[in-house]
Amino acid sequence: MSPISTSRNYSIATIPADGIGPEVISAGVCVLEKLSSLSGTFSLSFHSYDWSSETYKKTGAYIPHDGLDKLKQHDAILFGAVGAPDVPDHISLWGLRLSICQPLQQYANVRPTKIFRGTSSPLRNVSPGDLDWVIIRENSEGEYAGQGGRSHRGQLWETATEVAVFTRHAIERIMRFAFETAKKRGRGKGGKGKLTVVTKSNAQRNGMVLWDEVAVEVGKEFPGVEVDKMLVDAMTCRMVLDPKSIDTIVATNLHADILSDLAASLAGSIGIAPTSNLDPTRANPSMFEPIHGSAFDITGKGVANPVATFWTAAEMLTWLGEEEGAARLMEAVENVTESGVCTRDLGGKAGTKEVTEAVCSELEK
Ligand code: GGG
Repeated sequence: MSPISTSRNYSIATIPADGIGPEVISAGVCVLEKLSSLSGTFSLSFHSYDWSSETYKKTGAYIPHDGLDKLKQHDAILFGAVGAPDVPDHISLWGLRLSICQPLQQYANVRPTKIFRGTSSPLRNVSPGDLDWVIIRENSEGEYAGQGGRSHRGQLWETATEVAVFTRHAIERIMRFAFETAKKRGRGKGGKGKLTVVTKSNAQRNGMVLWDEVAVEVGKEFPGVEVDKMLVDAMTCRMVLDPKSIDTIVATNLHADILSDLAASLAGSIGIAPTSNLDPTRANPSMFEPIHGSAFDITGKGVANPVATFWTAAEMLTWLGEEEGAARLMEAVENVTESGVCTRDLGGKAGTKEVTEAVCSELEK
């Protein structure tokens, strides 16, 4: 009789794509393979899709016609970065990242930020525990709805509109997700969670006012969670001047994208920050990626920081239910940053390969 397997198996689609994407995804796969070989309780199999700006230049499309169906066969997607110097950014972003997130209903984009052991914030008098946030980005509509158009090209009255679309349905579901996240983190008074709702509802008097109204309505389902609202401009000041006062933030697609780059930089580097593009209904696979882009200035030099992809990999494991593996990976990463093995964006001298090998060695201990 063959032994009963107790191992959980996950099929992971990887899309390394452009610039430093292939370098950091290869590092991420390397540590995940090491972790799963040591685990005994779960295993991962990887299938790589070569969808990139190179594919687009050769075929006219980033994703083949059956691409989304292929992705749906996997448990999760690990994505690198998109953007190439010879393809307009709006073509590459819409051609790949948004062509996956939007149809796969990955409406909750989750961006945690913290200061790793051994690293520091550019802010004065900020210690690691003072900056530990999660930014929830609405990932399906808003300023990224794709509505608008251009007319009178080349004429003096050439006109372009970019319409931000806000629906009650999408605001409600992201607000509920944000309240749940804040509640789970339990960092407010009485351990009940703390949420900052960010808008620009003084200037944008329709969609942003609906955001504020829905926040109040959904908030009633979460008694005890502390809520405050901020205008996005004032929020940037608060992040710099009073980081300790913040825990969970919810904001629109564009506002949260900008705030999360600031957050990552205040925590030390954009090279450490992860993103989860979640379909909370779990009807579709969710997609995990480092926040950073393709970084063509450092592509192929072996100096890209793989830490954002390692943290991303840990977020993916948590989503898959492998919390223990995720915690083990994060512990290994922080032991490595604490030991001073860091890339130059974090003040070190190590390359991608050295950091990756150091994390693999830590996992073996
Ligand atoms: N790994 C993240 C990535 O490749 N981002 C490319 C980008 O331009 N993102 C902008 C956005 O998502 O708003």
